[in-house]
Amino acid sequence: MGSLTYRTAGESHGAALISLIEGMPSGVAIDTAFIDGELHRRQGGYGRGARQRIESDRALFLSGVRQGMTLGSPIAVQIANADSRIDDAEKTPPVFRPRPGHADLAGSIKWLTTDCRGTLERASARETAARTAAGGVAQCLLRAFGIECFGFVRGALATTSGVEVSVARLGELRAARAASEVYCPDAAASEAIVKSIHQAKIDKDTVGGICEVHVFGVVPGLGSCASSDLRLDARLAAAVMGIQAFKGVEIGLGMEVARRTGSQVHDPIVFDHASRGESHLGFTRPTNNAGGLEGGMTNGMPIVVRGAMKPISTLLRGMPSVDLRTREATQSQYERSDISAIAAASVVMEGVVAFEVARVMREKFGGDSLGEMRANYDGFVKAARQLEG
Ligand code: EPS
Repeated sequence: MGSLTYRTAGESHGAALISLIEGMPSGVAIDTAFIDGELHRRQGGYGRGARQRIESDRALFLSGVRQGMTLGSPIAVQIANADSRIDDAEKTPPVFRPRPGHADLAGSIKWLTTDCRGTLERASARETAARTAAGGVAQCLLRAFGIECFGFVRGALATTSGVEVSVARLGELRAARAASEVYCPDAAASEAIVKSIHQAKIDKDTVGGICEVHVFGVVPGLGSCASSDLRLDARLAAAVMGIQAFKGVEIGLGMEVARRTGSQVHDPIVFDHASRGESHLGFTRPTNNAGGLEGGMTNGMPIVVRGAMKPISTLLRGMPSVDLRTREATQSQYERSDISAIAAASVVMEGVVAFEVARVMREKFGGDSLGEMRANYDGFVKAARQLEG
């Protein structure tokens, strides 16, 4: 059993995107309708550009799955690009005027070229479709252990929703999210965000926002305080920061911890005999400021992660830039793009967070098949319950 990993390949206007997922146990039911549903959600949201009318993303499993069940072998997933034109020089012209905020300038210098096209093709957020597919596969594993993930848009610009998220309200929240054009399960906040994006469109500008992901049903003890690279909070931060355009990550209270004293931050520990059969084993907290993570390990409370996405860096009005051929001042080049992809980003973030949680589940419970992994999980939970003596 190797560790659970994935890697993606593919350019925005290449033939296809690929996800190669290794380390999944055999015997996991792959819910292709769910994964395609996540791909469809990722394509949506108010503020998306014309590209999404061309694409209809679907996950084609090329390997690792037989009759809907994982085999334990590498899983290759392909998502075709309908707008495939990377080898047509006229249809994918060079980009000499880098967009501030995009990978254009740094990438063109890195690869020693004045044409940013090669950089932007891979840096493009089109790649997040492949990550959404990997996250969907991870969620198929998590659901076998009763673990549910919920990602949504918390806010954008001046709007921050006060919506409270709990496992008891998950059905209702998912319905409210589905009813929102920006995947914000708070009708008033959703409307305000849509208005901001609409205004940005008029102003030839762009909008980012805050995404939030909650993970319910995790047992305590996933991740490890033994080494910094094993801490789950560090891995979640890296995964979220690895999403195109993300500039900030918070766990639980996040930056706010610096503005409060210890007694106002730390979540009191309570043992509730009545709920000792639940995934938290009876160790509950009246608050969850830690976002479910202490010492880089799950503590049984829901994991709560927030990420800040900057506004899309392709602006119709352009931004001050430089022509890489002449070094003369100019406006940045316009490429077809989105006004806002914040709704899509919440789907991607749910996927990458799910993948990191699946990865620590695999590390702790191992096994080559789901049955073996479950036996290890059950054994751990039984031993943890017996600790009380
Ligand atoms: C993107 C530019 C646009 C977006 C793209 C991300 O692509 P295009 O130039 O083909 O219109 O649509 O996002 C997607 C294609 C997607 O599926 O999310 C960029 O420069 O990052």
